[in-house]
Amino acid sequence: MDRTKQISEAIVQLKWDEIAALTNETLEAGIPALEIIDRGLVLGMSAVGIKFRDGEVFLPELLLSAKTMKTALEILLPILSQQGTGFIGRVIIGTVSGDLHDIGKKIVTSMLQGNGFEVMDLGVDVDPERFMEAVRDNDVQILGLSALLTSTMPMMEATIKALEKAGLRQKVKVMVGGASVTQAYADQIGADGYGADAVAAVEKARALISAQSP
Ligand code: B1M
Repeated sequence: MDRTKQISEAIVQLKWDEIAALTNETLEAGIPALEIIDRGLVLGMSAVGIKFRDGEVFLPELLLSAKTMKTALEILLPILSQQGTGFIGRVIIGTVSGDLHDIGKKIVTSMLQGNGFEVMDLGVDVDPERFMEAVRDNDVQILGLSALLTSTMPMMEATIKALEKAGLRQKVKVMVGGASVTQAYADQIGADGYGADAVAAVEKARALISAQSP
């Protein structure tokens, strides 16, 4: 079986105790970390998400699949974050209020770090006030907001409004992303950028910084 397919199957079959060895073997076979994530882990996690939506698996399985994915990411994310390019800019990132999903945000963070960005990760369930304070108190160019639930996406707009209210909207470019977020939604809430995945997020962050440079 194709090695990335084996990784994806390991997520679906919840092989949390085998995933570390499998990930190391796949790296040793010369498959790049990002390919293992995109063609292995993310595909497996999407399949679990569909099974959950369709009532074929339940919360315990969802938690175990996340644990399996996180175990593999502990090996892979340090590789992504060490690609080493010159300093480009500073980013504050977090998952919005009410939302505990952080796997995708961590991948985006590592990719940004590996591509010249210093990233301050505020974690999950971050309310608009906390984002606003972090922007106010730090020298940053980009604020990144992640949301996976349709019910928490409105907190992105609430955060942008909090920045406006505090007179800080011009200080940072706001980039949004997460499974349910789209470019149309980003435009609707007045965000400056949208990233469909971690690679797109890095490209958008670079473009936002270039647009800011005199
Ligand atoms: Co949740 N969950 N979950 N879950 N979960 C989803 C999102 C869901 C779509 C599953 C489904 O029903 N098919 C569904 C949401 C439905 C909806 O809102 N429309 C759902 C639900 C309902 C829930 C709960 C409500 C379940 C419950 O309790 N009954 C609950 C909510 C908890 C909460 O947040 N308050 C819940 C809980 C959980 C777990 C804790 C068990 C676990 C999360 C563990 C963790 O993150 N620490 C979990 C998981 C694992 C998922 C799925 C299966 C996978 C998410 C994931 O990690 N994907 C998910 C189904 C799915 O998305 N297909 C699902 C892999 C990751 C690499 O992709 O996060 O999309 P993603 O990130 C990508 C891009 O989106 C983008 O780049 C990343 C890398 O490519 N990106 C950005 C992300 N952030 C970005 C920011 C950017 C730019 C790009 O700029 C700043």
